[in-house]
Order: sequence, then C-alpha cells, then structure tokens
Amino acid sequence: MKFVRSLMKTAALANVPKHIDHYSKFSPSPLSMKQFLDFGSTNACERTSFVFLRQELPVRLSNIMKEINLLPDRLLATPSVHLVQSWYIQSLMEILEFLDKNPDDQSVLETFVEVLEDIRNRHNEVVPTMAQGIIEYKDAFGQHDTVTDHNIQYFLDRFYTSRISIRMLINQHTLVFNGNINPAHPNTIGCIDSKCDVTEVARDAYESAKLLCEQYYLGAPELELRQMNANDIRESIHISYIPSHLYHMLFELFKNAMRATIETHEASRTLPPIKVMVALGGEDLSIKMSDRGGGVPFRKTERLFSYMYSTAPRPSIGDRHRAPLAGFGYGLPISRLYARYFQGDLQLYSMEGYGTDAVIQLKALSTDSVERLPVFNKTALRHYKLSLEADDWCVPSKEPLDLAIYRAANCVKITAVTITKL
Ligand code: W6P
Repeated sequence: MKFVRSLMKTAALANVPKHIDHYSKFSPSPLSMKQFLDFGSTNACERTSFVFLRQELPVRLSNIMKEINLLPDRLLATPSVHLVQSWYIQSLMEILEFLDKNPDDQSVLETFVEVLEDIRNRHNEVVPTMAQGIIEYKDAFGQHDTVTDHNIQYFLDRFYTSRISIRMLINQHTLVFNGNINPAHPNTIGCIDSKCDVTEVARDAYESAKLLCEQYYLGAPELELRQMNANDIRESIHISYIPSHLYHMLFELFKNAMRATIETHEASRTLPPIKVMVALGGEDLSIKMSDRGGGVPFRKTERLFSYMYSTAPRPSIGDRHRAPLAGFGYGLPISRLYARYFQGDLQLYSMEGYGTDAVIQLKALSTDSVERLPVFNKTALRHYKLSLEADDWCVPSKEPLDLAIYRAANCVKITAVTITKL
C-alpha cells in the first residue's frame, strides 16, 4: 500500500512540469478591491470562490514557477532556493487535487479551506529562506555583480508580488468562509477594511516603532501628524484598504526615520519630530513622512530598495544591540511592493545633509485599486536574457583622465558585458 502511494506520488510529481506549462499559458486575473469586497459580502458564494481559486491559484503559482526556473543555475542550485521550489510544487499539486472534485459537495469546500491554510503555513518562511539563498550565492560568487543584482531585483520584485497576491487570495477565502465576522471591525471583510482609518494606522505604527526605538536608544522623536481631506475638510480619512499592508509600510518607514533622526542628533539634547502629512484628494491618498535625519546621498538611495545590498550577513555580534532598528533586511523593498500591489507606490526623496521624505501613494477609489500582478510572457523572458547585452549608456571611466587610457578604453565598442563571474 505504502509502495503504491509512493508510486502515485512519483507519477503526480512527474506530471508537474506539464501542469506548470499548461497553467502558465493563462494570464493571472487581477481583482479589484471592489471584487474582493463583493466576494466577502452578502452575495458571497463559497462555491464561486472555490471554483475561481482552483483555477486562479494554479495560474499564479505556475506563472511565477516559470520564472524561478530562469534564475541563474548557481542560485537555483542553492539548498534554500531548492526548498522554496519544493514548497511551490507541493502546493500546486495539492490544489490540483481539487480539479475533479464536486463544488456542490460541502465537505469538498471544507477540505479546500483546510488545504489552503496548510499551504499558507508552508510558505510562511519564504522571504527569509530566499534571503538565505541570496547570501549563499553571494558568499560563493562574489558581492556586487551589477548584472546579477539587476536580475535578482527583477525576479524578487515579481516573486514577492506574486506571493503577496496569492496570500491575499488565500486569506480572503479562508477568513470569509470560516464564518468569523470580526465584531470589533464591522467594516472588515477578510483582511480588507472598507473604511480603513489611515491616520489611526499611522499612529499605531508610530507607537510600535517608538517602543522599539526607546528600547535601544534613550528616546524617540515625537510625531507630528496632520491631515487634509480635500473632499470634506471636517471628515477623517478613510479608504478601502488592507490595514496590515498599510501598517507594514508605515512601521518600516517610521523605524528608518527614527534611526536616522537619533543617529544624526546623538550629540544634541533635542530631537526634531517626524512629520507625517496625510492627504485625500479625488483619486489619490498620499502620505508623506519627513524626517530630519541627515538624509542619504542620492547615489545610495536606490540601494535602500536593493535585495542584493540589503541581504547583509546577519548583524555582527558587536552590532546586535541595534539590530531591531538597523539592517531592516527586506523591509523597504517589500513595503514598496505592498504599495504597488494595489496600483500605488512608495518613493524616497532625500536631501543629503538635511533629511528624507518618504511618500506613499495609494488609490483613494476602490475601483482604481486593482491588483498589479506579474505575468510570465516573452517580455519577462527577455528580461532574464537581456542582461547579457551591453548597456546603451556609456560607462564613465574611473581612471584618471589620461589620454592613453582614454583611447584604449574607447577604441573598441563593447557589445557584450564581460561576465567574469558566471
Ligand atoms: C533616512 C533613510 C530612510 C529610509 C526610509 C525612510 C526614511 C529614511 N530616512 O535617513
């Protein structure tokens, strides 16, 4: 019996590439905030959601699994990336099991919810595991190869966006159809709050960051929060949004702003406050967080969003005391993905020597908040191959302006990047 089951498993496993090929031919179907809310409201139907998800989840999984396969061999070969890949294969197989099941059978729907919860848990550690893979790769093949950096950035932005979206689908289905309506938040449907109080989330995020900050430094900067609701100046600001996503972004920005503020004002007795402005217009909800933490040189701001740069080896022993507010790992790049996921953005405007403005842009209208999803196609494929070609902007020479070197460097056009570490 055991033998038969393992044979069946092997057969299922052998068919996985075929399923991936099949489902990756479909484009993921982005949902709007309004559609998410409808799925969870009175006219919600578990059967409809089930039939949608047993198609849509394999499509989203397969699209990104195709891209995992395009990673550089030496990254793909790391134990960490292998592990992540095995989770995706396992989860895909588990969902495909439901293809021939009867959607009108209540027990099928119940099992589906349980399987989704297991899948969500299986993938809990994807981000640190991928980060470990990057560390293993960097240790083996060197620190900063711009080609690899670009490729990894492109891939992880898409991979983590895909993951955010899949977890969103799973969360909505499991929360809505487990029948638990949260009495404290009558406006929440699954993890979406149709009246998300933006300034309240900002205050919460500030308070948590402040506690963390006070544990490691002697104090924390004050918060100055202002708002402008241009639609109705007497009303507070509400949008349809996922409070946990907003909290994640703001908490991350507050930690950065606090650390910068404290470290540049160590010698003085007063700390300049962190100023937050929340503005609601006809289509945009904007949040600007300004610190006077000395800023970051423009040249280095892109690095704050780089997975390659941010995958520092674990904080060294001597730096441990400041670990919670330092390092941050993937906090900023992933916060930006959360903002972009529903058609928003997160940008940094720094003035070196003074401070930094971080701006979060979100859609104010639930009809504009539509999932932004990666799709695997020829354009995506080209991105993974493109890096083998030379840049179409000249590379400034770092050598002193010596005519001989100048001539030698420019007499031949370079058509391909010389890849020393491939
Ligand atoms: C800094 C660096 C940074 C990143 C993100 C948000 C705020 C700040 N301030 O100095």
